[in-house]
Amino acid sequence: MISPEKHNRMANAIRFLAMDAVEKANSGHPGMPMGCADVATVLFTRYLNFDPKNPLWPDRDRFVLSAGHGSMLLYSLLYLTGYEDMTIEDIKQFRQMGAKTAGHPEYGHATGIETTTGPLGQGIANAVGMAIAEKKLASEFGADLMNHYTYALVGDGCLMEGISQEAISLAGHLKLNKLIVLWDDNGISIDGAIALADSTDQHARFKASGWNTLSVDGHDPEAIAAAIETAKTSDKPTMIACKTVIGFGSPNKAGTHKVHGSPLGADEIVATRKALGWAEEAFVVPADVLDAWRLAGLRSTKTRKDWETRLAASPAETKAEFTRRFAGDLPGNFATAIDGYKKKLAEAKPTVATRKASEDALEVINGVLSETIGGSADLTGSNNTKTSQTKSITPNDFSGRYIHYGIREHGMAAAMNGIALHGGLIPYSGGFLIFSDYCRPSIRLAALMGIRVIHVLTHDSIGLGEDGPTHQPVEHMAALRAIPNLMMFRPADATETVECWQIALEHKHRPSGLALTRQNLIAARTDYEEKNLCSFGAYELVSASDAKVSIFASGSEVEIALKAQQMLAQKGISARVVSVPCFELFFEQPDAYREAILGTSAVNIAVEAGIRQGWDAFIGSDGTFIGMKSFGASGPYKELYKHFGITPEAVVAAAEAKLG
Ligand SMILES: Cc1ncc(C[n+]2csc(CCOP(=O)(O)OP(=O)(O)O)c2C)c(N)n1
Repeated sequence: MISPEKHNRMANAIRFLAMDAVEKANSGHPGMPMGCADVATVLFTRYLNFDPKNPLWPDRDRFVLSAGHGSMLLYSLLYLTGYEDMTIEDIKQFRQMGAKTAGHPEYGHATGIETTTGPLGQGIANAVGMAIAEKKLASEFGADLMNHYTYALVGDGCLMEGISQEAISLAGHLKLNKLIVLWDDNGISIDGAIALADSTDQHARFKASGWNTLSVDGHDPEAIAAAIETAKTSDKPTMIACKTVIGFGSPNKAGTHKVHGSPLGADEIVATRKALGWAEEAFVVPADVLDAWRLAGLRSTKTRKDWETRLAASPAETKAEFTRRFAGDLPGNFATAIDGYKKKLAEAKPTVATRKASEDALEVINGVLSETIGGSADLTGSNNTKTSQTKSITPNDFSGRYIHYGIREHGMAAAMNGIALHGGLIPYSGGFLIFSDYCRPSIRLAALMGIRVIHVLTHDSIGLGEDGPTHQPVEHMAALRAIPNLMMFRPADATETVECWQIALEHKHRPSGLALTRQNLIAARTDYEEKNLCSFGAYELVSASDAKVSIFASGSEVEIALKAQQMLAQKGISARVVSVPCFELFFEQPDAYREAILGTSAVNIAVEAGIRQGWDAFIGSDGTFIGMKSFGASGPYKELYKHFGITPEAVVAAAEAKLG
């Protein structure tokens, strides 16, 4: 039992670390950590199951600081509770180059940072994904191995962002009762009072989305504790509105937006020390307070050890599977299964849309990988992401492997990040490439964090036809290729599709997108190749030693390139064709490989039913690009290709014109 006095001193340790670190850095957000110190102290000293000495213990509770600007709250907690990779020196280095204590929490900088937050609303949606993962793994491995809570601390900003509604309604629908959201209800954001811009009844909103809600004084430890206990008994997710004062303790700035995102200033810090009775210098935590915090950090040691005993006592197969899954390693038979499937494809040479080829590949993949968890944003029949192994998950039955995310692309992408971060599962989604715009902030964060999420993005060009320009991606490949660390694939046929899937799955630390067609494509690859040729990013599909023309293409336009090459051959013009399924992987190849693939032809042409941006790296600024310069149009796709001049004839004409 922690006395009220001890609680106050422990909470004040967070407050002073936060205000002193922000002061030293001369930038940052002291208001939120000062206001939420009591809530966080109750959570970390009484409820959160975590072990700073074994921070990655799979069954730990997850804590997500969705209001990422309050990063000093998290860093203080990690230091105080004894995480070895968060020292007082790290706290002093807040916001400096190379420090773990970045402006906003960054996944991978230190253990205990469960996700990267800062873009408001992402964290709460990640937490939904983590709670989904917990429920799914509990259903699969049993409560002995998976039985934890997910807590998210959110601000007004998180709740105002649209993504939060997608996350909340999905969580409410799925009855994620082990998800507890603590809302820092301080009535303040940057511009001033929340009332300037919002008058939502948050309780009514959460209730309408299937949540349980509670209200507490966020500075009353016993009230906070009682609310968390009530939340734990709920059969729905719970939102606890914690009424707090931003910048609590600062005599002249508390309760105002002045304390949101600027240092308090030397005088106000002196005044705050006086007001809260804190005699210590900056970055000094009194021994009794630090001891109390370190003890709190040891609270779950027994729980963790008991869990380890249960894992050790599990049947050998379960233990091996659980351990493999959390290590993120694929099973030994994965590569063999893919190889066998590639042999079949080389025989069958199917003419097929790559979205369908992806479904066929997934049928093989889901058969050997029990960790894949699929889904779609209400486009299952169009994205082809459901296979015979992936029964739907329902609110009362998580034994399935397929999530009907609803028409919530952004919430889906952020939940997938949470699922991947949780561990034990590999999430893949389904959506239209055009609506990758709706997922983009979460895809970007997946790339920044270096996590394995895979987006199936179908209907990848004007080739989708009649749905017209609102649905036809034009700039999307270029826009997604612009995100560092994201592998954007655009396979040309069934073999390339399964190769791209293989690469996506084998990269533990990168997200991927697969841009897939609605329309049928001929088999571009007709011979079996043991090597995964797509892993080079670009490779020669048709070679010619004395090629006068090099034609580079991706996805559906590879077929056009191949036809053009044949037409040129008939005219006695030798051309080579390079398939380019993944820019990013190509740019990572050694110079010699890249030079060989780029070749030395007099004429270089690229074909892609999208914008030119990015293709100059292949064809140079003097190369010819055959693609889109405008939005698409509604009509049968073959007519659209003719209308926009993306045809073998156009390639031939361009080559002839250049050759003179
Ligand atoms: C998506 C997004 N938009 C804008 C911002 C910039 N921003 C950071 S904090 C903040 C205000 C948040 O207010 P609130 O959640 O109430 O935090 P508090 O003032 O209580 O610390 C804004 C607009 C952001 N981080 N993310």
